[in-house]
Amino acid sequence: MKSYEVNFDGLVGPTHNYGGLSYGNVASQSNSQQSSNPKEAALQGLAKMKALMDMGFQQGVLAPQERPDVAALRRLGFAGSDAQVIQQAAKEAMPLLVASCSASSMWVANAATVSPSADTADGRVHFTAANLNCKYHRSIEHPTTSRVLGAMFADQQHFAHHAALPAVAQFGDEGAANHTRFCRTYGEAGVEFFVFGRSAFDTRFPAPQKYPARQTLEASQAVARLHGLREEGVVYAQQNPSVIDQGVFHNDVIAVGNGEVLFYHEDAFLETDRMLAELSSKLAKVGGKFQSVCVPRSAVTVDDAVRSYLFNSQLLSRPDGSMLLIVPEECRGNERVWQYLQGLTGSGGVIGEVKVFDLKQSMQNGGGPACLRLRVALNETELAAVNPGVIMTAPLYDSLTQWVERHYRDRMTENDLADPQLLLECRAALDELTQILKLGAVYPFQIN
Ligand code: SUG
Repeated sequence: MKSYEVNFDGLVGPTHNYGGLSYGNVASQSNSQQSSNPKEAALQGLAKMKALMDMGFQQGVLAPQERPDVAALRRLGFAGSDAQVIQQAAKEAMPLLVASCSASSMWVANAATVSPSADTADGRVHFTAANLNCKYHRSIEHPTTSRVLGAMFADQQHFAHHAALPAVAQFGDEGAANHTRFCRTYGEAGVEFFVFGRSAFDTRFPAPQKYPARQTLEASQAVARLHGLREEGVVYAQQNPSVIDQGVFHNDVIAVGNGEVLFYHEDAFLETDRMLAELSSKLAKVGGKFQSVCVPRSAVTVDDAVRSYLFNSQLLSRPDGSMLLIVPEECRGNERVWQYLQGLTGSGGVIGEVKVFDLKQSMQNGGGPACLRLRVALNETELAAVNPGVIMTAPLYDSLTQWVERHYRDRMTENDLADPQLLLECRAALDELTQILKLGAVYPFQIN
């Protein structure tokens, strides 16, 4: 049976703004308070989805969330009508209003961890929504994420959904941004690679000194258990704490893998040799031949990687077996990175081509091509069971583009977030979106 990797990209929401909310994420911190352009952000994301679809890849779309999250503000004690809640928060606690307005759900690599059916004990595709509890503005995403994923992958014969892990720091879980799957073909059993930043309970693992390690070993292990993964099909590795301290807040800022290939920076991991050997031997047991492409620090520094997002790229398999790397425009702007990429594609190795995309609006908040997509490996039967409303087609692209043009503002600053009209605009837009994507009622304003 045929099998595919389907990339579901997060559609940027109408409140996209630069709130400076993510300590440890260099771009988020350094662009704090700049004015954003939600319309441009959404159109940049849609252009990437369309381009990948046109290249023959399977592409889907994941809906944004209701913002401002008035219910979250009510839980923090703001009361009255929706407009009063927003106005009171703006007056007394602007940082909380900004957090409740974040469009951060666009970075769907953090929406969930997904294990394909070939890896799981019950033969279903498993999803665990990420609790994202390292940052308040992201910790409020998972209830709606779960409803949206449930509406996209509703068929219980093929899809199993798990609620987010307990929302405490010991189980900090950032989803697929720290998870990679290696396999020979997408439909065959593979090896799931979980990268963690620290251990919550075992003091033998070193922790970063400056910035938070968002993913714990214990969270990754819990996800592997929930998904029913075989021990032989799992490898754990620790991220190098010193790169977290240099701004590598997720593993997908320093490594990307696909098929049998891992593309990574020399400084990405601790115990790299042990990890590579384990990946290689476990993949061999399921018939695969592991290959790694290491980028030396002499060619590209960690700082170059953080600024250019070289590794926050999409590594895609083409029918002829070669791979294509989708990188952000910032890679072309960094001389060392661009030179490295020229050498890489000219070397006759597995990565044969690089394509560049302008995702500046998202990049300025620390979200590159890989952050914007959730990968779901599906066989033909499973793909047919996905809600067809969320699979990208040329007509859907046109409808979504027109929808963005109709509903989105082209400029947003902190002051705009205090405007109660913004909530009404967002709700009107999202109500229409759920009809376009055939999701049913998934947002709090549609349910309560
Ligand atoms: O969680 N930025 C996101 C970026 C997530 C990128 N995802 C991956 N690497 N997979 C984060 O730090 C910034 C929001 C702001 O500052 O307005 C933010 O949430």
